[in-house]
Amino acid sequence: SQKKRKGSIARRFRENRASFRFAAARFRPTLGAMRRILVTSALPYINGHIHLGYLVEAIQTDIWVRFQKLRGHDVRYFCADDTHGTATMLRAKSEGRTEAELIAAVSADHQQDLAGFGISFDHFSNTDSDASREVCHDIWKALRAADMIVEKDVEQLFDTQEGIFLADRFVRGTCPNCKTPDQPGDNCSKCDATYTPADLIDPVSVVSGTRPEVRNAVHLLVNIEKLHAFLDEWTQSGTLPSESANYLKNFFLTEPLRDWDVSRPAPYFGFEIPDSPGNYWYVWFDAPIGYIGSTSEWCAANGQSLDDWWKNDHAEIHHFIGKDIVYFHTLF
Ligand code: B3M
Ligand code: ZN
Repeated sequence: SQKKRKGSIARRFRENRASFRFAAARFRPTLGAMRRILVTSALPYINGHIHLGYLVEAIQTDIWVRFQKLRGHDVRYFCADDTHGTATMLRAKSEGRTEAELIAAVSADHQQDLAGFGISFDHFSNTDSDASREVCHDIWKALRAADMIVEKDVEQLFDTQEGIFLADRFVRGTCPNCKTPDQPGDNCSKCDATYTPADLIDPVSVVSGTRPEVRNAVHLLVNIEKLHAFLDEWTQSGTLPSESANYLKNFFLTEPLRDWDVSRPAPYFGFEIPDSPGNYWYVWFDAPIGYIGSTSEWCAANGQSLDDWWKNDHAEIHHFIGKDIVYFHTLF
């Protein structure tokens, strides 16, 4: 009977669509000028299924998008799969397929699941697209031109059996503070101490089970301290919800900001940095750029200009995200 009821609501909506539109149109004058609104949901990772937490976010976004569309505003909703990083590389390898094959298959599942919950994007792409690569190049060029990129030797644990540098979550070991065994590479679940994987006592690579060694490699970092005043001002300007603004005080109202590490040495699944062969953009550098890449693909297919959406003072951009990724989105 659930199904029957659902069907009848959908049918009634279809039959009455004209009057729904009419109702929306009647209210429009009281709402002021038509707004141009670009909306995004956080990009789901390609290395897992869509889970309930993600659906909660996507459904809320979708409701807000539908509401704004009904009000007659000029609204588009973009998303994409977040594809880069070591996890994708390792999974593709263990499944004996290319990263592109993995992305195609999982992205199809993601889109089917999201459509099954009635979430309707104007475009859904993935961060490994040509469009996204192009935007990465442009942003990188601008960062270089503004003299914001610095090079540094960075110590990371290296899995000698797999021949890869290990991200924090691929290392476990004994907490250097409270000595609890089998803790993750970035912070202790028992005493909450934060540290780097190289500080762990008896570190073990989660990938191969072997003991990794400390190696140095050149990394490229963004000198965000140069933007400190801007970040302080912008994050507290009323642009963000007050909860996010308060949360960010912990990060930005401190002196000085640490450089943001945005590269990883080969082998890494991602975009190679054009002026630094053998180095790849870190997944969190290009993930939010995927919002622009997705918009760009939609623009190309619909005769629209990307700048009218992303560089237009009269266009609004709304990111629906979880609180744990507020920091990365602020940097973006
Ligand atoms: N894939 C992680 C997350 O959902 C990440 C979001 C990217 S948004 C640009 O928490
Ligand atoms: Zn501890």
